[in-house]
Amino acid sequence: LYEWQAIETGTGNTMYNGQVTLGTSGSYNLTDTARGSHKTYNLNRGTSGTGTLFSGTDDIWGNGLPSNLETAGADAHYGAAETWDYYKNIHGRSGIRGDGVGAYSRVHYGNNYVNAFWSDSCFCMTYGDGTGNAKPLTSLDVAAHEMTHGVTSNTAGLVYSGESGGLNEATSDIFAAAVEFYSNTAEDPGDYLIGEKIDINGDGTPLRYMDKPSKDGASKDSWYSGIGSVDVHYSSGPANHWFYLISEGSGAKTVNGVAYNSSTSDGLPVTGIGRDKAAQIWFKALTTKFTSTTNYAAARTGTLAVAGELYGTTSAEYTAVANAWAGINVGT
Ligand code: ASN
Ligand code: ZN
Ligand code: CA
Repeated sequence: LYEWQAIETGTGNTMYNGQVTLGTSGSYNLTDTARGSHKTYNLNRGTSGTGTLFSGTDDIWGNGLPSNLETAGADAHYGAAETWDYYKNIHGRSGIRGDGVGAYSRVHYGNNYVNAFWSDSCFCMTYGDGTGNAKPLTSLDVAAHEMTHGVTSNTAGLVYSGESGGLNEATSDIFAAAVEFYSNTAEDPGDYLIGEKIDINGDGTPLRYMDKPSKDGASKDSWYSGIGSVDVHYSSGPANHWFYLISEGSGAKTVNGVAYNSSTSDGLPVTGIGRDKAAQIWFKALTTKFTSTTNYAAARTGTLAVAGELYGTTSAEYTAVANAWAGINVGT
């Protein structure tokens, strides 16, 4: 009548998250049947096609070192699984399109390639091996960032330029942080930093800081007229800052051992409502209010509407949404 398929799991020895459980299939390959049959492929330094599906004679993947080609595969496969679980368990969304269908990951893209990207055309995410092919861009926050580009593309569809492009980038950073806090492994506890594990700057500093985006030397802390002309990875700054402020509040604070200090453009304090409520508000705005042309002003209106629907317009949550936007110079 039907073929019964067991939910199979193997062991991943990752570079960034220690030893983890991976969804696997057959005997043996990286196909996660519990998560839309998401697959992970080895491009083996190529730059096109799918390369080969990670396969092996045992169900143990990688050894924690980048020289073992399975290691980056294990990290990417884990990142996709955690991001899938986050969207499913926290927001009730089954997969990137909400239809239960998995995407796929490709690792070992190119030679010394220091980037990762989502592509709508392949419905897949791709990871380079980083400088010296020694720092694969497969950390959990990067995986969640790239997978979230797929979610944004299939929901609000925020155009990837101008202010909507900055909001698109910020959406990927916001859920990158949320997924990291959700997963919260000892090796990679949740933080409001993006890319702290991949050493893209070569000096141990992260790629982006959500409490004070300008710490990276290029991102903007607050909205200003004309922010739409800067690179989307820098015009994301104010929205990342908004997310930090509404989650944790203004001022100095240490979370999971990381010290933050966030100030507002209007000098007024913001009282945080916690990252779970903040992420819920952003997700609902992304999926029910934002459109392809949403700009900062419209993101404020959309999130206020959502906060009103969820908590009421006289709630502390509604006030926090308004104060956090005021704190990045939107709607004042
Ligand atoms: N890693 C970059 C990103 O996801 C790639 C790009 O610029 N699209 O934003
Ligand atoms: Zn991005
Ligand atoms: Ca991080």
